[in-house]
Amino acid sequence: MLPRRCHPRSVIGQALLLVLVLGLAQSTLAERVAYQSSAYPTFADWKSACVALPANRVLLRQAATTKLETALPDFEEVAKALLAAFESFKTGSMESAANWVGGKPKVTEFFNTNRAYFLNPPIPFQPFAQKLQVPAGSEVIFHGDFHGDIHSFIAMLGSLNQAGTLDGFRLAKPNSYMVFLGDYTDRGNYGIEVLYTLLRLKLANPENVFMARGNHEDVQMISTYGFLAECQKKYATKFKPALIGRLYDFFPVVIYVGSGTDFIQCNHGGMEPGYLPGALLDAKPAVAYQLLGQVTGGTFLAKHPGLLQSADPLRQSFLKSKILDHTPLAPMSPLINGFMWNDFTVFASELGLGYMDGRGFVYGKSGTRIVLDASAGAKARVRGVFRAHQHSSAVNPMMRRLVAGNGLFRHWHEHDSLAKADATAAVLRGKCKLEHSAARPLKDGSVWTFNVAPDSYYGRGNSYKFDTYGVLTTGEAFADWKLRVVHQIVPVLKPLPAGQ
Ligand SMILES: [Mn+2]
Repeated sequence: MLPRRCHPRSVIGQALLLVLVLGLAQSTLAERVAYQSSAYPTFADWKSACVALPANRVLLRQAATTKLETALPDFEEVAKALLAAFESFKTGSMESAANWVGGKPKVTEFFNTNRAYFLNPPIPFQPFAQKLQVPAGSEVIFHGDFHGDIHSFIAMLGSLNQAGTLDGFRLAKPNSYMVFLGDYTDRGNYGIEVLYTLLRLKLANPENVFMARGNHEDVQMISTYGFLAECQKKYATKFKPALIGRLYDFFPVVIYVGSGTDFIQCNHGGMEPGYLPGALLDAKPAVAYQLLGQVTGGTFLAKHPGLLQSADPLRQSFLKSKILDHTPLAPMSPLINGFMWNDFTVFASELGLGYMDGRGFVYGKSGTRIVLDASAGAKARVRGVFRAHQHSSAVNPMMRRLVAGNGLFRHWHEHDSLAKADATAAVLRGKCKLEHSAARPLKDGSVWTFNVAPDSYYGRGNSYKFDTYGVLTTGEAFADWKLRVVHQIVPVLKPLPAGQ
């Protein structure tokens, strides 16, 4: 379930937010700690600690009051990695003003980890976009939502260690990268283990590993959907929630991954016509950043009337009232950020633009094309979208396709249709020609959704036990790019009976 309104202010959420504020008042975030891998457990030790944990699916059958097991019994271990990550963000590629299109944000605000937009006195909320331009022949690895599933994450890293891509936490091959597509915590019991693993990857490979900001990378969401509660159960008064809330502000809401002049928009949710990346993509540095600043959705609609015209005529005035120029104050305020939320239609015949209460805008094939075309720079082109944000615990047309497609779905398949919405995997793979093999063609203008990790309600509700990641190999021309899909059964789930 997603919040029905933009600001889900449950009683629990309010109480946890209060703790969050008090938590910061009692501690300082200013401590500067540089990363030294010898001060942290090795990947082998970390893997052993994690695989010993019971599966989320087993915990789902137990009472909510059961004490949570953790591979990180001491919060100081997490805090050490968090502070080292802050230091890495402050001294890495974000430090150089030359890497910021339109100006580097203020050191006294954006880079001041003693302050936050959610604390008093507040600093501005400053979401940003990133470009990651890699050489032709590079490998970029992608994964969708983890939602606290550490077993899938460890299985993925184990497989990459076996393949020689990783050596422990360190990327071993030149020109290899990892991009995570958001929603790391909430709804599963190992959010802190997942976040810590991400930090270790980031610290070992500061300019090759990047995390996009999903809709759950938000203090409001984690105070409502389980992650803060998980940490309070595990650490009680030792927990410093503001450290985690502040980390998210260093995650870009969108990462344009590309080679030469071709890019893929990589983000958690959907399209955000209020930000156009042309200047960022044309900028000289291979890794560059740009603050979203004022989000100009209203201006976009006026300039590109085709977007509104692609919607149901009866809904156009309503849609127009929801896409406005505004300055973001928080991820969901005054309007939701379209990169962090928003969705895409499943079938090519659906409208170019729609709206679902509590989920935001739903982009169809024609609406997406309009925004992708407007995202071009003088030379740069945005060829498609890699995203995640799927977590239905019940079988629906989207989850059917994600499971039948081995964890990666290309929207608007040519031989699929609304009439086949509830078709079986056999029909989807046969008659509907749903792509499900390891090698996937990269078609211009397409949107690909990565599945949510399986040790979860979603895996149980949709009867799958495999996790999926994608490996994109870039080439000189976009036509030479290759996308390989790796899916594997997660060991901890193997012995569970079907439907568990
Ligand atoms: Mn999501």
